[in-house]
Amino acid sequence: MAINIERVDTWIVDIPTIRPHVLSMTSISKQVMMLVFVTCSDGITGMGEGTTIGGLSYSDESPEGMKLAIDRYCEPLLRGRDARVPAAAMAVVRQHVVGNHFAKNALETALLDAAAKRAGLPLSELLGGRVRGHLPVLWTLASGDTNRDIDEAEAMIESGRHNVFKLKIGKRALRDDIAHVAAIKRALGERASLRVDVNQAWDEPQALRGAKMLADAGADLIEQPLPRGNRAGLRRLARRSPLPIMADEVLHGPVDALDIAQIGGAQAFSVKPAQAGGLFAAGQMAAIASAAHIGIYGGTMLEGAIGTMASAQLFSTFDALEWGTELFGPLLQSESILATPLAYRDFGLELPDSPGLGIALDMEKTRRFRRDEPVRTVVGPRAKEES
Ligand code: MUC
Ligand code: MG
Repeated sequence: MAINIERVDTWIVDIPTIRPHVLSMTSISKQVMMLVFVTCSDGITGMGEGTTIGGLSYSDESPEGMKLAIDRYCEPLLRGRDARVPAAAMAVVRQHVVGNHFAKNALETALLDAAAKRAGLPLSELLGGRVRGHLPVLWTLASGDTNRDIDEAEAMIESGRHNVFKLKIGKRALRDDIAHVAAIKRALGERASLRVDVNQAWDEPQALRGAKMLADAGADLIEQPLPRGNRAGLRRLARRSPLPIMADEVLHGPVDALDIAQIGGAQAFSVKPAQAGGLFAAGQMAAIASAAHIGIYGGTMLEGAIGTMASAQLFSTFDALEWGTELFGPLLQSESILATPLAYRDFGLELPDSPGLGIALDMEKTRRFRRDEPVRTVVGPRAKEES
């Protein structure tokens, strides 16, 4: 019996964060998620998520843009297609839709969630099978205040939730950023490991100086110090830095991963399904990293529970995960929209055994956070009149 894709629905959901989250390029106080629901003719619905950081501040897709891309362009391509073959459905989307990696990842996740539910298997089984049921998860200290960050880290260590921390730097002067890192390392000592994410904010001379100072301050790793366009700089820095360099924003899928591996531009990759354009593309990046002896890190776009669990299902299949994961996105949100919240314990995340993503939404709660207003596309003088 044929099983078809009957409809694709997209929702925008806004959830406040537990505190302001300060990055080099923006500060956020809410997370905006684009949720996608793929309903199949056998009654099974798969879920996916596309979430960005600060609208268009971090990446070239916004949740509103993803909704538009899926509603207007992807849904007509998918409706009526065989729901049992996600790879074939996604091949059609890729043939007609250029770029739009976050939207494609959300769709692929929903198709795979539905397929795994139909098979009665956890999604990880469709991706090759789990080699671990518990993923180490770090926490990002990014309140913008050193003492608040120290208190936050102390509470995390005490409660057994996290003992690896990533510090967001690059917004302040180099000297101030290093003082911030050094103060946190002094306070936490050997009880915690610290790394930094500069989110592209430095130029090459600053990065070289910063790398030396961060090594002295006791940090372990530097994530994406240079703008993503400066690949030659990344290569030079990866050779000269006393600390390993992790590539993040420069990696928009397997082609970038191969290039950075070939030029020796990083010692570690942050693997993000959304940035890669899907779970399979992210898996290919991990394969390239392994082949090139580059360490793997399970990255996040600060997704909520759906995106986080999709990434977790994939990362659980990775043989090597040298730098752990940062799948803490749902913990940054002030409310869970799940019927049963994710299980964070023992400095990590437990993977559920139930079919598909292994999670269920509390639909009433999700509806409460749903934003219903239409996407406005008015620009120029009329925009003024309408505001
Ligand atoms: C990034 O650049 O890695 C991950 C953690 C966090 O706070 O921001 C994200 C994005
Ligand atoms: Mg990063």
